Amino acid sequence: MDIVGTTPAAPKAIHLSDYAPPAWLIDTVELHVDLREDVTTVTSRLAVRRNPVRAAEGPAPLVLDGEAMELVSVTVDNRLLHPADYAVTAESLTVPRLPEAATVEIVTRIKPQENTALQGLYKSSGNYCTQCEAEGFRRITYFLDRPDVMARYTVTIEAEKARYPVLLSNGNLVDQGDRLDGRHWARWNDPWPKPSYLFAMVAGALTQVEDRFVTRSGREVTLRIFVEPGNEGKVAHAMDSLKKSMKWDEDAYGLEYDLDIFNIVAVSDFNMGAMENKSLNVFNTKYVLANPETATDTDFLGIETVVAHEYFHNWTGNRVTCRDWFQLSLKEGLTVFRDQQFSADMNSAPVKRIQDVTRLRQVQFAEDAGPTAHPVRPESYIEINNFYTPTVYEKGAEVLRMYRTLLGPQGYRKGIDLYFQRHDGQAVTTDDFLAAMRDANPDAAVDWAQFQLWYRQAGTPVVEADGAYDAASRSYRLTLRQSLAPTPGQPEKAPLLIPVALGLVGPDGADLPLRLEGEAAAAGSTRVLHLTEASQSFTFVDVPAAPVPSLFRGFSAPVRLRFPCSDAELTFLMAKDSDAFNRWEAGQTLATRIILGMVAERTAGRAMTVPPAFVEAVGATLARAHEDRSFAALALMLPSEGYLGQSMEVVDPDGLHEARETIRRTVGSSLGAALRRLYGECREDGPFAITPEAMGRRALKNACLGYLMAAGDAEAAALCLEQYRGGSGMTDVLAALSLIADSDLPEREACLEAFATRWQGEPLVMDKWFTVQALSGRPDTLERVRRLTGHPAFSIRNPNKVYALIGGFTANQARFHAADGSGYAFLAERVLELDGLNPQVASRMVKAFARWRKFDAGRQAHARAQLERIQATPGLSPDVFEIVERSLDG
Ligand code: B3K
Ligand code: ZN
Repeated sequence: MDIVGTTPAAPKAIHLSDYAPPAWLIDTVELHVDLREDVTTVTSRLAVRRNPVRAAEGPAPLVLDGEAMELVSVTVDNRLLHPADYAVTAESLTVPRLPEAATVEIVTRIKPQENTALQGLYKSSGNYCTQCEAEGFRRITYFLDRPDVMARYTVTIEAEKARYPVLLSNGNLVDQGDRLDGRHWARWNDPWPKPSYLFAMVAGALTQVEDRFVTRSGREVTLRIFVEPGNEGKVAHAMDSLKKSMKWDEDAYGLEYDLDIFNIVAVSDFNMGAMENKSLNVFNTKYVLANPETATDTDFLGIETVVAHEYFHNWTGNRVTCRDWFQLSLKEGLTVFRDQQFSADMNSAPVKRIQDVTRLRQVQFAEDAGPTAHPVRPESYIEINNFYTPTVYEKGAEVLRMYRTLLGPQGYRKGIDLYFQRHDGQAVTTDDFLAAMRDANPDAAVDWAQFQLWYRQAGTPVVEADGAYDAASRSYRLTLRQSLAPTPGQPEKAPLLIPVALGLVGPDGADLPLRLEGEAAAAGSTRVLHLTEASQSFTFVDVPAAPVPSLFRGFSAPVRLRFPCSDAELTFLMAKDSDAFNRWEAGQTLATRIILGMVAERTAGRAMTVPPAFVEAVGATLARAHEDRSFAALALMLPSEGYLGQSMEVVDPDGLHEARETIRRTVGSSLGAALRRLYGECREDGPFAITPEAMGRRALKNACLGYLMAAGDAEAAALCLEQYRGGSGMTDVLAALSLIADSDLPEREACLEAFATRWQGEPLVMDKWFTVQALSGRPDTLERVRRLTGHPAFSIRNPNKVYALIGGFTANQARFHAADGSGYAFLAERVLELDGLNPQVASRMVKAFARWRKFDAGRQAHARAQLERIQATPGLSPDVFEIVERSLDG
């Protein structure tokens, strides 16, 4: 059989400025999918009509997208077309000369069993499933595969009953039946019009766990989670998270579920975390399966968040969708913000905020500072799948948070309500969203044109702050200056509207009332200033004593703050700031300052010293730890090597690693007694549970263990081994194993081996085993990672394995950026190997090179050589091509 379109055409860029509405619309789709082991036949009946908004242009041909398929036949209004009546290329099917409206029937053949890219219809562990976002539907049948074409789908799936007893698609099951030859069929109808990227179908031997949710208006919704047999016992947390999400969306946003069924299917081969297909979410097993033996607290929290995220998409993404893919953040930024709010409500809001900001800084700030920097609303792309980025998702969520900070919770909610009132059932833009926020809040003092720049300008703004207290006039003058460095394609930037939530902390640690010059009275003790100019001063009056400013409380804007305060002021804020985020932030700023100072000492050939005041500050954190253990665990965490590197002119991975390890060792030995005491308290206090309190206890205990192990004493090693061997739950076992994998303990190999033997039947646990080894700071890590690519539990075809081992290794700054370039060569080999199989995964991996210019000349030369080697490889996917091009150009 001839599969059309296996060789990709030369990659070309798509521009937002070229957007035009579709010439044709599709009202209904009737799909018949006949699944057979050798080939799958898809028959698609489309009711098409000319788009009235383009009527003035006269008749246009119907041009459908399609890739990697064999076209069997095309019928128009029941008349079979001769091949001369249409044109097929590697990417399209063109039918000229159609009437105003027609029924077009297309038959295609595909081979899901050979689909390693995991886009379109493919097989995972013997079951059929789909992934259509962004452009996978065109690998199933010819279609107007763009989000602004919304149709009603009726889908009939036919397959062998014994092998594929479960047949699912979107919407409601309307009919089903058996055939005489051992095959059976099921017909699904989705009453809600949707874009093709939300289509899904599944066929397989799966077992289900069922529950129900009654919506606030009384709709009874059947909830089902489908997993491979044997995994039924691991879905309770996901189910619980789903019910909580459904309730929360009603309470917090007034949004109710709109069908009688909500299905989740977990598959083990999946490029991302999960997918929000209408009423048939397809999930990576990583975000469904969990029990305390196999999953860590982080996994449990991840499941809660991702289940919520996909559920929330039902309104923010599905009911109101994107006009085009440049608008991706319309649904992703908003939905991430919603899942962040949800998780904050379910757990601890400050802890969640710290975690979210840590991630934003680690990955999004890095993206913003490199060659792949792009605005929240990009202007052009070669491969849209490359734009499911931290900028579109996480920075996009920060933009949503800023709307709420500027408008207040009620103003924000009014905007959301108007957005749904105006746009339910439509495919819209981020400008439409902004307009709804604006129009719902006519009295808000917000310059919306300026706010819109957050969508258009790439890069992380830097805000420099300076404060001066004048005792005579009892006033405090704060000067803020903003700047935004050029990013690829954007040499000039305009000042942004930056919401600055701040407080002034008095000498006793209490917040001072905030009254700006010219105001009649103080307005609270935390308030939001609008920084709109390149430089702006704010004078506070009635300030009784010199305050310490607490700026960007709750991280009110995604900026880098430079504020020349003293170490003593930072220590003061660590202890006293009423804003939990800024208490944490002060500690991070202090640690960053000290680590960078130590790296400078090392570069100058001097011995690195840890200032005693820092150790004291950590001691104070330990002393307060019982007040909020989750928070204390985060306060004890040093900034990551990757994040620290962002503050260096030329990143020195070895220096950073050594400085950070030196601090860990020094804290571990100087505060050994306190750390051991706290470790003991946390261990003994309370039974095993998946509650914020118990998770906080484990996090704090493991943070203490980390410092104790860094100090390298025998007692710590004994504790660690004991925790590894006797740990109740994967959180503790894995925390101990990571420390062991990072150490020189003689028991190291035996522990790693025992773990693999114990968990060989659990792929998700084996992923962790790969990651702890890939993250080890030991000098032989690369060698080990290379060896592990040949381990029977590893497969380059399984995205989770690639992310765990290869992705884990690229996150190991000291080892991946080895001065001899060995880490880069290894990654390039893996990228080339992956690209032929799964371009999306290959492209995600190749992004690890993007920051190569931040390193010294030697490392740059090695990285460039590997990027050029990839670039010179014939037949590169557009996915990898685009990232490599940008990395070399930028
Ligand atoms: N919308 C999907 C992501 C699809 C990625 C396509 N390459 C998951 C999510 O954001 O919820
Ligand atoms: Zn999403």
